[in-house]
Amino acid sequence: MSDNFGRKPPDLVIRGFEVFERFLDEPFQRALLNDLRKVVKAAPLFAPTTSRGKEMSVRMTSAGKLGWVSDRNGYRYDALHPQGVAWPAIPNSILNIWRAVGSENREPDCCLINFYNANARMGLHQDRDEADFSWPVVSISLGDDALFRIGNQTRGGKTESVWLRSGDVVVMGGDARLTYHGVDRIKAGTSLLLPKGGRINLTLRVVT
Ligand SMILES: O=C(O)CCC(=O)C(=O)O
Repeated sequence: MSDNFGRKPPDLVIRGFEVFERFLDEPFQRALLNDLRKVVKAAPLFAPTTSRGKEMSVRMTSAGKLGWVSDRNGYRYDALHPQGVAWPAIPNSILNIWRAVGSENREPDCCLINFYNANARMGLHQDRDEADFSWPVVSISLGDDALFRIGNQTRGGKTESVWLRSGDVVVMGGDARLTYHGVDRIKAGTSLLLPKGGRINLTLRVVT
C-alpha cells in the first residue's frame, strides 16, 4: 500500500485541472473504503434536495469540522449532519492525500463524500462557498469510471471531458479553482472496488 506518496507531476493538465492518474493503488483504495465505512456509519449518506425540493441524484455525507448540506433552506456548509450530529473527523488516510497534493500548510475543513449510482450525475457548477479561493479543492475518485466535464470560469462556452477512474486524484487550484465542472455519467461495471458498484467521489475543501 503506497501511502508514502512521492512528489510527481500530474499525468494530465486540462484547463488547469491537474489529474494524477491512479494516484492511489488498489490496497490503498481498499483501506480508504474501510475508513469511509466508519464515517458513513457515524454520518449516514442522505439525499440532498435543492431549495425547490428537487432531490439530487447523488447521495452525500461529509467528514470534518464542516459538512455540505442542501435542503429547502438552500445549500451551505453546516457544523451538523442533517440528523443533528457532528461530522466525524476526516480519516488520516484522506488527509495524507491532501498533504501530498493539496497543501502541507493547512488541513481541509471538509471532506465532502458523494456517492453516485449508475444513473447519478452532477450538473456543471462552481465551488464558490468557501472563504478563500487560494486553497485548492482536491478530488479523489473511487469505484466506477466517471465522465468529468470541465467548462470555463463563467457559464457556457466549450467544454472538455475526461474519464476519471478509481484511484485518480484531481487538484483544482489556481486559475482552475473557480472553473465550472460536473459529472455527465457513470460507466457501470468498470470497477470491482465497491461490492454493489457505483462511484464515490471525495472533495477536500478549506472552507473558512
Ligand atoms: O464527482 C466529481 O468528480 C466532482 C464532484 C464535485 O464537483 C463536487 O463535489 O463539487
